[in-house]
This record gives sequence, structure tokens and C-alpha cells, in this order.
Amino acid sequence: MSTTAPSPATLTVTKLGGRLGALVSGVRLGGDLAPETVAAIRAALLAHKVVFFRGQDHLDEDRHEAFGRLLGTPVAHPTVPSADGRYSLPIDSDQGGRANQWHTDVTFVPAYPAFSILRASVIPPYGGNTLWANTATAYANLPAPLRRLADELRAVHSNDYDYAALRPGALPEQLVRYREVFASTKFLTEHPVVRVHPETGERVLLLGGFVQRIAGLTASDSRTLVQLLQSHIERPENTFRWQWQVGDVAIWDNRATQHYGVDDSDDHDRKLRRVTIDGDVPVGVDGRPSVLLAPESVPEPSFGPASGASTREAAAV
Ligand SMILES: O=C(O)CCC(=O)C(=O)O
Ligand SMILES: [Fe+2]
Repeated sequence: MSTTAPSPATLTVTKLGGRLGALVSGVRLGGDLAPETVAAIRAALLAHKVVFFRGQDHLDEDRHEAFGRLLGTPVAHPTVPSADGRYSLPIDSDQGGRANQWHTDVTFVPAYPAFSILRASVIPPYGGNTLWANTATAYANLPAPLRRLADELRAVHSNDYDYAALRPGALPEQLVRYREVFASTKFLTEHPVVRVHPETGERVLLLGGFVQRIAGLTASDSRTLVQLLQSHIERPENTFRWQWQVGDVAIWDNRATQHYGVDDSDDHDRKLRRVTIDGDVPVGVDGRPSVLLAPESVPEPSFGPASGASTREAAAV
């Protein structure tokens, strides 16, 4: 276990996983942190990809969002209306929210979020862990011929996936809600499969649950190739698993990770809130940016009034 103590003196960063994950202690999150504290958190986040804070029970929606503003500009989800006019998105087991597929948040739009900040308020007595995977080490550890192949590929991402196939047990009304809310606007975005990280310069694999196909390949070749690359991302050695406690906060670099919410706490309550921070348009190793294929532009997100249905599919995010 390695521990370093960047400024301020009380803040410590303890590495938790070989490929990603660190615990940051000695800081009370909020909108009023000193610039050097924010810089230390940001440095830990870029280095470790996902960082955890315990005991942040004092945070409410406002303070969560105010802290988010120190890392960038909060953004609303492009299709899931905010229930209460806030940027923070409920991830709520009560409302059927499940994120049990590997994904990077909101990759169906070009400038998908740079960071997600997830705060736990109700945690089940067992299960409900979240996994993260490091997409930079996944790329770096590919055999050279696969790296070269991946460098050249582009993939089409969409929120219009086959929800019924993904959730065979879904009730008909859940299917309707998925179509009416999560896929109310159908986005198609072409991204490079290898993105150059805008802050660290690392090459990262950009895939995950919203990928529909590889540009220029048949559906069958796309599936095979995506599975092959994705399997390197999901290798257990390339992941870190977090067991939540109430008051925990996790922040991940959404440009260098995928994550997966494990759906194994039966009908127990589990409530988290997520604030996402604006990202920029990816570029591939050849300098080509991602492009929005549909619709013509990303519409302004809607701020409620939300029906009970609005957050129901939010965790497919
Ligand atoms: O429920 C979880 O563990 C993960 C939820 C998720 O995917 C997200 O907050 O972006
Ligand atoms: Fe997510």
C-alpha cells in the first residue's frame, strides 16, 4: 500500500488497486475547497482514474453540485429529465434503475462527460457494489498488432439499443418508459475506438455498452471485434470493485474508465445521486474528432417537471 501526502497536509491518497482506484482522506467535500485541495483531488483522479471519499454524509444535492463545479461545468443528462430542476441524477433501485452492463457514461453524444461524481445515500445490506475498469491500461496491454488495429477503428455509439434484449425480464411498461424517456431522442455518434486523453495524453479504448457497430464492418465482424477488445477492458486484473457505505463519494474519469453496477441486492433499497461534469469532443490518434451523426445537433436537456417514469431507466446511463 503506498501513501502520498500532497497539499494540503491533511489530504492523503492511498492506492487501492493495481490498475486503478485510490482512497482520498482528510477532506470534507463541498463548494468551498481551497484551490490547492481541488488541484490535489484532480491530480489523484487523473492518476488513479477513480477515487473514493468516505464519510461525506454532510453532502446534499446543492453541496454535491457545488463541489462538482470545482471540477468543471455540471451537465444534465441529454434525455432523462431532471426530477427536481437539478443537475444531479437519481440512481434509484426503487425506480428500477440498473446499470449492470459495462459502459462509459453518455458516450452516445460527442462531448460526453469528463467526470461523474456518485454519492451513496441508501445502501443495501449486501451486494450493490460498483466495478470500474481502466481503459488506458487495457489499451497499453494489448498485443501490438491489436493496438495498431484498434488505432484505425471508429465505432458508432447510440442510446437506441435493444432494451428488450438486454433486459429479458423487463415489464412492458418499463419498455415503454425506456422508449419514451431514455431513447426519446435517438443519438448516433461516431467516436474513434482509441481516444487520446485530453489531459494525460494517454491512449484509451473508447467502447462500452452504447457501441452499436464498428464503422465499415458487418454486424457480425463488429460484434466479434468489439467483444475481443472489450474482453481486455473487463479482465479482473484491469478492474477495481467498491463496496459502498452510506456517505461514500466516488469520482471517476469517464474518459479513461468503464463501470458496471452489480445487480445483486435483490429488492433492497439502493439510492445514489450522480453529478456529471462536461467533457470535450474526443480525438483519435490521427487527430480526427468524434462526429454526431444524428440528430443534427444535441438538443437542450429538459428540466422536468418529471413524471415518476423519468428516472426509471436513468441507470442505463
Ligand atoms: O449503480 C451503480 O453502481 C452505477 C451507476 C452508474 O452507472 C452511474 O452512476 O453512472
Ligand atoms: Fe454509469
